[in-house]
Amino acid sequence: MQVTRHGVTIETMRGDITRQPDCDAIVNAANAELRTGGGVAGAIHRAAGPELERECRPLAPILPGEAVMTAAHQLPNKHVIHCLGPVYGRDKPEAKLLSDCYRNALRIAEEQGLESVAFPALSTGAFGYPIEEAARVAIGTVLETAPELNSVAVVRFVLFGERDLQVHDDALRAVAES
Ligand code: AR6
Repeated sequence: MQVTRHGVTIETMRGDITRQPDCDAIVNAANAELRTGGGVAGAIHRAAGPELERECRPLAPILPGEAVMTAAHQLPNKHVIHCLGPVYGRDKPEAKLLSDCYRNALRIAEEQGLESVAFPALSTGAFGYPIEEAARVAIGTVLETAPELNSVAVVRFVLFGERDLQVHDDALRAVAES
């Protein structure tokens, strides 16, 4: 599904975040230490190769809501933007911290003059954020930020499962119809 607002196309698709060769940057659902891990972080570090963890080391630790950028190494993108999402029920207020992740990642992409950024559903795996709430925050934040974006023209949400895709489509549809 695609919706364009303020010149920014927001799109949702099912897929693997490490396989988005047409995006300038992909976003990592990182841990504070910016090390490899499970889920998205594991997949990104495996695909990027060990140089990514080496580049990350001096940038860590990061706090919930923060984002930092590295090269993409063996991934087919220019950059990886690493975000630490909130652990649901622990890092509060969750919605603000999750929103900060999306806003900070887009700010960095904009500063670098990137055109396209692909996000996974930050915090919705190991960090336990309910997917419906997270989708509303994620899509709401991208829409709020859209008027400030000049170089970023495509923001893609890459969802692993069919249900996660449907939830994001519903959130995007709700906004598109409002
Ligand atoms: N492509 C797209 N989405 C994916 C992929 C993939 N390859 N793999 C998983 N997902 P998570 P978090 C989905 O746990 O909740 C790590 O161990 C997944 O189904 O990766 O922010 C780190 O080291 C879920 O919907 O991120 C951190 O410690 C979403 O991506 C911690 O987990 C996010 O799941 C971060 O937890």
